[in-house]
This record gives sequence, structure tokens and C-alpha cells, in this order.
Amino acid sequence: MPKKSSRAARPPKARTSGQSASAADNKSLHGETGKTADLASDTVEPGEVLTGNQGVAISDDQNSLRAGPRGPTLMEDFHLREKITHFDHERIPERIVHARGAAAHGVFQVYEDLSDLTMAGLLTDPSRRTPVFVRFSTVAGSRGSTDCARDVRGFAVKLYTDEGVWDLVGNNMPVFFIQDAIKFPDLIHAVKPEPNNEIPQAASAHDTFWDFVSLTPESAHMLMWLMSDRALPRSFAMMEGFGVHTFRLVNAAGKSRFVKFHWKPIKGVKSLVWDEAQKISGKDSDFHRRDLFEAIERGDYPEWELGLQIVEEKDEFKFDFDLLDPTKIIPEELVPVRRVGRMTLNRNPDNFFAETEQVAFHTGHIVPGIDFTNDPLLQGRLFSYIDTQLRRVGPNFAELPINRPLNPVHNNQRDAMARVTINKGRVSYFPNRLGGGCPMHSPEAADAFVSYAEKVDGAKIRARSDSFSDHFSQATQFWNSMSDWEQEHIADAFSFELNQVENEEVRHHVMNELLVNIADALAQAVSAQTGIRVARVGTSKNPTPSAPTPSGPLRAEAKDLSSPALSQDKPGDTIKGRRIAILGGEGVDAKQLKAVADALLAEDAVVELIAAHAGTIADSAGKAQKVNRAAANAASVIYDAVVVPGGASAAALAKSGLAIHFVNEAYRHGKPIAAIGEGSVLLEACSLGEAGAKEGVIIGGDAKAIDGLIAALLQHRFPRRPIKGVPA
Ligand code: HDE
Repeated sequence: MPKKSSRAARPPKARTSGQSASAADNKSLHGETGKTADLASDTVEPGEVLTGNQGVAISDDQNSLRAGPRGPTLMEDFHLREKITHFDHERIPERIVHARGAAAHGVFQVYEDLSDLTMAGLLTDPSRRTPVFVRFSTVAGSRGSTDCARDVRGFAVKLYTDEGVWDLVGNNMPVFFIQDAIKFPDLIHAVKPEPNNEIPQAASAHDTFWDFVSLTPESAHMLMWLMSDRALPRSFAMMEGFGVHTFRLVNAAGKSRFVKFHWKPIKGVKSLVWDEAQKISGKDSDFHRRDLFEAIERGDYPEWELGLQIVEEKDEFKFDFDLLDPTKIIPEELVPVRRVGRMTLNRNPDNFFAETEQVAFHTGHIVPGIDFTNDPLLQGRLFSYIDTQLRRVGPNFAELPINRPLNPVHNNQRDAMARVTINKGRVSYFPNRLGGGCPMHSPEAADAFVSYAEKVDGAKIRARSDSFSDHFSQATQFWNSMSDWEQEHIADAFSFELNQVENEEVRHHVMNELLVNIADALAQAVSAQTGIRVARVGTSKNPTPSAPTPSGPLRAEAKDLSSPALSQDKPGDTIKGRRIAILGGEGVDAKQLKAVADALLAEDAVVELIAAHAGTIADSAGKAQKVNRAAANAASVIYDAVVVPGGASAAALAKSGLAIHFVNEAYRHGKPIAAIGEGSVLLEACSLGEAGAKEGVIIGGDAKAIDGLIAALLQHRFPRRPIKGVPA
């Protein structure tokens, strides 16, 4: 019989409406392992004896019931029908956006008591370890699409706090395409595959997307992020997360402050390059989810610090952008990000569907001490998420193990499809006498949510504030903040996308209504690669009549805006989790192989030996070495660096087309390449760019090459290498 692994872990009384669970019961559920214990009560081991869903043991699960061995199948075969019909119903609708994702469990802990800012328990009690479940995703692609699409990444965090569930449903970019939720269906229809032929999958590089954004100047800033390397993260663990909107923190005295939430990755912000990302999509479309899963399995736990940017209410209007406008950042140089706590992801889900697929985030899942602002995008999201969960997961989505809070739920909501809770008693209404007036609302209770009493007064109009009308200054600021190679990648990305667009008018308008208003250098660089003429048709001051959204004035000072914090051109301080390929073969130098592998493993990097075939090879000392991947199954794009040790294998590699392509491609993608001793013969057989311009290519004896390799890995990539003419 299937066994529940720990039925007792969940106190049944805690779920009974009208009765509070005892304090002791509750306590056992809270804390770091609280959610794990809670989930355990619904987690099932494989079991020994096969049964049907009614618990009846099944004698034969492989032959349907027939009238004779060659006869028709009988209606009576209840087991066949149960098995097949359950299978027929296995899918739920995939998310309309963010369909493809991967998730992990973990814990959040605040560094110090922040009760001056908020009454949220998880931010005031440094001893509290709040369980979390985090789902990362792409936006545009279907559930089976590639991880490495050029796209925004979702960064949705569910925190099971002692006061209820808080969902911080963010992205890896701090701004959004639109300022008003009413435009969201249009944006998504435009970016999704075109409806007549469902092409292209998981890509913005097509006519309808660029048509829409060319008529939506408020998207300019977000487009800069989307065309930057931020849209190509190396790993989920190497990207920032942002709450995007301005929220509120409210303390126990009722004082409110504005806040922007940030997640700062301990591993730093690192990206792939576009050619590499496209190739990974073919070689390993699970690249990011595999990286997350394997890192957690080997104990390399992804970590972020929670950052807060706090703005006092009195300073609401002191910026030259509107705090409620989700197309704007608050530059870190204006309001520093205070790092207040740490989130660690330390456990993989047991079941992708039950956890990662059924998890239901909602911006309206909020706890006392945190509140909303009037950002019109946030306001619209507050409608959308509950609706999508009701449709996608069902009316009792909040009861599912992954979604339910750790504290007891008591209310008079009843029934609906697939209800799990068995509510006792005759009373399911309020007010009541028959149930002793329970469950009663308690405005005075310390942990009751009370909305911040913001004063609101206005005419009922469909209009946006003028303070939302500067669409270009921060796009220019983003451009100005990038290093030379980051700017080059942005211009290349715009060019790639616009070269995929067939409609000349759309191409022309993107150039002459968006790019020219962001930066001349960008417009010129894209023009050179796309053949689109720069001929400003509408300045941001003078939009074309077809543009439904009036653009705002281009501020003269915009050309001087810069926020250096936005650049990722910074060396890292760890190579933990980086994947390094060692190209070997029969007779590979045993000493060098060991030295380089040991040094990299000591830094918690991942090392793989690649040789002609899987299984083992013999090193120069005759010892069998396990091969992690056969050369024909390996691709340089899934590694961060390549090492070629000496020994008899080196000469053979220098004659191998696969090995030469591997090194050339790694070079092209800016990756560190190290050759130890005779390993240099392979590098000589490759076309590693112009002589003297071999940044990040290290040749030497083992100690020198290994030190150089680790230093180069800290640099991550060498994007300034000349790569023209490198055949890969
Ligand atoms: Fe979402 N978004 N969104 N979004 N969003 C959804 O909810 C929506 C927006 C984000 O891993 C949907 O469960 C509207 C901004 C993430 O399960 C849906 C608007 C940001 C996820 C929805 C936005 C996000 C979603 C689809 C414009 C960053 C995935 C399936 C007002 C701050 C969560 C679902 C997960 C998912 C609506 C804009 C982040 C349809 C209407 C801005 C990370 O409800």
C-alpha cells in the first residue's frame, strides 16, 4: 500500500474551522522546516503493492480485460478506465505567461530587527527562519520551450510567514513594458507566437511584438533591459530579482514608507552571450532548470540578499520621475539599497507538478506590515492573479499543499470543486450565535491585516498622470550606464530582432520613434547593422498621430544620467558552480589532470572530463578515468571554460575537428581557455583571433595555467576579444 510518509506531521485540528489550533501545534509547523513537515503529510513513497485509486490491490496492470485473448475489451474493466481517464486529465492549463519555470524550497532570515520600518514578523525577528518557495520562469514561451530564450525572467517568491503567506511576485528586471494593466493582454498577444501560424516560440524577434512596442513609447526603458545581457542570465543564481512596483512598509505605529524590493545574488550578476544562448537552446533546452536542480543536489545553494530602497512619504515627489510609474527605477546612487536579510534555496521539489506547476502566486497575498501603492500596473495585477489561479488551478487552489499557509485557515468559504477541508458544524455564515460568533474578525488582533489608510480623492477618469510621461530619460540612463561591450551587445540585440522583422514600416518606426530618442550612438549602430535609415519621424515631443500614447518631453539632462550600479562589467569573487570542460583522451597527463581538477573542485566549481567516448579512458599512469561526456554529446556552450591538459591525448585532439570547434566556439563566446604543457598544440590548431589579442587564453605549466584559469573565471567572460574570422 502507498504510505504517507508522515501523517502525524500536520495537526488535523489546525484545519478545523472555528477552532484555533493550539499554540504548540502551530509552533511545530513554523520555522525553517515547517513547510517541509507540512508538505510531508501529503508526500507519498512509491509503495510496494500496486492499487487502484480506491485502494484495491490490482492483479494485472498490463493486460486489459478482454473477451478472449483476441476479443474486444470489456466496459467492465474498471481499472483500465480509471487508469486511462486519469491520464487523459493529467494536464492543467499552463500559465498564460511564465508557463516555463523551475522552482526550489528554501529559507529567508532577516539580519536585524526592522520594526522601525515594518511590523512584518519575518522582517522584525532575526531568529525567525521563514520557509520560502521560489519559482523562476521565462515569460513568453510555452511550458516546453527553451530556458535560454531572450526574455524577462520571473522571480516569484512565496514566503510562508507566521502571519500568513506573502508572495513577492517579481522579475529579474526592475521595470516593465507598460504603465497600465489594461495594456497587458495587448502586450502579451503581441509577444506570444503569432496567432495565424503559432510562430515563433519563446521569442520577441517578430513583427507583432515590434509593431506593438513601436507604438508604445513607454516600453523604451524595458526594451533596453530586454535587449541587454540581463535577458540572458547564466544561471538563476546569477540574476537579480526586483519587486518592480513601489510598495509600502508600515510599522506598528501605522507609519508608512515607500519601498522597492531587491534580491541581490551572492554569486553576482552574470550572463550568457546571444550566440551561445541560441545554441544552448538546441543542445540543452533545460539549461537553467538543470543548473538549479544540480546545484542544490550538490549543496551549492543559490543565495540572495534582500535589499530595500526606502523613501519617506514626505519625499514622494522629490524625484524627476513618479514613484508609481513601473517603467522607472530609483537609481541606487540616489537611494542606496540596504541589505537586510538572506534567502537560501536548499531543497529541490519532490514533484514538479504538485509543487512547481500548481504553485499559485498572487500579488494580493500580503501580510501585515506590507501594503500596496496606487501603481496602476500593481493595481491591475491584484485583479489578475487571483482570477488566473481560480481558472488554472481551481477554486480551492489555496488548499493545495504547496499553496496553503502554515497557520490555520478559518472562514466561511465553503465547497467548490475538489474541496479538501472537512469543515465541521452547521454554521458557515457570519454573524452567528450558533457558532459562538466564530470565526470572528478581530481588528484589534496584533496580526490582523489592516489596509494602510491612504487618503484617496479624485474624479473618475481614464487618464494617466503627466508625471508618467517621460518615457526616454531612463532608457538613455540605462544606455549611458553600460560599458562599451554591454552597449555593443544591446545594439547587436536590437539589430538581430529588427532583422527578423519583415515589415519595413515597423522597422522604420522602431528606429525613428524609439531608438533615436534613446541615444544617437545606439540608433547609428543599429542602423549600420539593419540598413534602417535614421530619419527621425517623430521626436518624443511630437509623436506621430498613429501613436495612441503621447510621449513626454525628452529631458535635456537625460544625456548626462547614469547609474553605474546597472552595469554587470564587474569581476566576481567566486567561481562556485561554474562548469569547466577538460578535454582529454587516452594517455592524458595524469598529474596535470589531477592538479587542475583538484584546484577547481577546491573552489566548488564543477569539472567534467570530455573524451572520445563515454565510460573510461586510461591516463598516462594507466589509471582509468571516468569520462563525464562523450565528445560528440558535449558542446562548449554548456561550459564556462575549457582546459586542455598535456599528455598523449593532446596531439590527437589537435587533429580532431570536434575538439578544434569546441575551443574555437569557447573562444568566440569569450570564455577562459587554458592549455597545460603539450595541451597548447590544440590551441595552435585553432583560430584564436589575432596574435597578441588573446585575453583569457592561458598557456603554461600546471600551476601557472591553473592560477590563470581561476583568475580568468572570476572575470567570467572576455567580451572584448576580436572574434571576426573565428570559425564557430
Ligand atoms: Fe504577471 N502574471 N502580470 N507580472 N507574473 C502572471 O499569473 C499580470 C507583471 C509575474 O511563477 C499570471 O499565475 C498582469 C509584472 C511572474 O507562477 C497572470 C500584469 C511582473 C509570474 C499575470 C503582469 C510580473 C507572473 C499568469 C500587468 C513583475 C509567474 C499565470 C499588470 C513584477 C509566477 C499566473 C509563477 C504570472 C498577470 C505584469 C511577474 C496572468 C495583468 C510587472 C513572476 O495572472
